Amino acid sequence: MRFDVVTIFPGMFASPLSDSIPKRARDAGAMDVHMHDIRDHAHDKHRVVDDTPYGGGAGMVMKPEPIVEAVEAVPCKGRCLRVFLTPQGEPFTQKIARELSGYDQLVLICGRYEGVDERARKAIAEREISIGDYVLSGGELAAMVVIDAVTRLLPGVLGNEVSLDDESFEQGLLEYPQFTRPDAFRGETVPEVLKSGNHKEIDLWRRQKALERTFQRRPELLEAMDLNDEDRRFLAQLEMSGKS
Ligand code: JDQ
Repeated sequence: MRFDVVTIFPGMFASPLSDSIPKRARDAGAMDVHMHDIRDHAHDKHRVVDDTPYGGGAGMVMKPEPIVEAVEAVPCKGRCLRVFLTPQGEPFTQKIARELSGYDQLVLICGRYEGVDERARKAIAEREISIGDYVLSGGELAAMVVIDAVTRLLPGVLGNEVSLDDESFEQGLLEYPQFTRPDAFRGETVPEVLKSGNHKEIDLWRRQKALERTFQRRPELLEAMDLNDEDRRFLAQLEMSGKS
């Protein structure tokens, strides 16, 4: 996967990309990232990329020419998708991350100030994504979230030691509780079933804990799931016992 990031702050990406999963993924040759500075496409010697909003009001708006020309300067052919990060985009989910991981190239476009000229917005991307209902100072952190979530889904990145199949959200449920050594920590011990070696019992316990947690914290996620009869019986029991 090739990522191209179009931004006025290419320097923001250096440290996040040099650590963590993207670092391993790049070392493994599964992805690479190319930065493009919108200011290189400014039309004046002071490299101005913003201007005051028509209609008045506080703040500044990104001028259309530099950002559109910066995006147009990035080759995006074949299995390539242009994505604009914005609070007005479709909510980013694990499902969308999985979908984006199927492309060969993603061009991630980051705005700043109070947003981007509407004519530029319409011209730069096939898709608009929001990483959540809060306002960031620009698209850069959102682009990094997309890079991280997509990269760990690429073949060969996580290695054989981790399976994505039983991970939170891939299943539509919140994660079951995890424990590691020591057995006793500040008066609490690890559930006996996890030390039993009975993998059928362990799987059942984990499934039930995942259902319980999802029911308690994110009940709306259960609506969208196809639950088996055993799941339904367990949840009915939970509801009867007064949400445990
Ligand atoms: C930009 C801003 C006031 C936007 C400028 C460009 N999920 C998500 N939250 N915030 C963003 C994405 C985001 C993306 C791009 C951005 C925020 N801003 C700041 C300021 C109104 C709208």
